[in-house]
Amino acid sequence: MLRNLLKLACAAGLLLTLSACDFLLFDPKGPIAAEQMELIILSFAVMLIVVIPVFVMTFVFAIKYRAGNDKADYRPLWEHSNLVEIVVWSVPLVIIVVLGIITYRTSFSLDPRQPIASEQQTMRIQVVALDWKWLFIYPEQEIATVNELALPVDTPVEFLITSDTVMNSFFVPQLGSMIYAMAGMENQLNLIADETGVYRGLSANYSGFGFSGMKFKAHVKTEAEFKQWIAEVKRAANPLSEQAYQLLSVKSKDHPVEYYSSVNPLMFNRIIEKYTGEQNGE
Ligand SMILES: [Cu+2]
Repeated sequence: MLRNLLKLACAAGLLLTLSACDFLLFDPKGPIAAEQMELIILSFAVMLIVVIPVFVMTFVFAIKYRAGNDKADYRPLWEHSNLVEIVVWSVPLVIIVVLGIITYRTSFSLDPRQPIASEQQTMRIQVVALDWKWLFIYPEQEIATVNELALPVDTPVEFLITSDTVMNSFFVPQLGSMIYAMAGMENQLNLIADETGVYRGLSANYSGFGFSGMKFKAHVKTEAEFKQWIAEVKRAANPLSEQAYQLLSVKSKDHPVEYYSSVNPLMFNRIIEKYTGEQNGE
């Protein structure tokens, strides 16, 4: 019932929005993103409980109590009403309590570290934010790509995210949850896509000169297409050696998509570990 109402509200909202707008957050392609969209709409609707009456009353009072209307009561000595006090204090209080409960519960139910239950085995993809490109390492397939992400549909994916530069933010809006990429740290994000397609991915945290080109496409493929893609990357015959990584970490703007046919499965850990001393103030 609530879900249907929310969908209806969303559809109405979409119709009201200019069609030119790219409303990614309201076009989810996975259950996490869908739940987050419902959360946005629900919080928005709950807050409108105060906003709408205020707007209505602003106009009603302005018209009813205008100087030219002698039918309205003129009460210059009026100063207190218990009823008004109760309404203006209790409604926001209830809203805050409701939003608080929703926030508390979804902090756990939408915890990005929480594994997603599925019959499919969880796949692991390591993400490294560089200046200004995204490196994706597939430790199980032993391949890596730059600025192109591919994942099989209906398969839960655990992203392990770090940065080899300043703080960045990994975000595929249509799959849900944005999470920070920070040097010397490993962040986890569990996502699942339930529809094949190509979705926009970006850095949602300004990181300097080449930031605007720090984008990638997330290709959600069928199992067979995904295998084909892995094979295609392997055919690149371009291993991600230590030297290749050094070259890649040099600052570059609008970096093209690159395929690396092999990668040391421990590379991701080394990228994190080289900051260990700095984390401890050494
Ligand atoms: Cu951190």
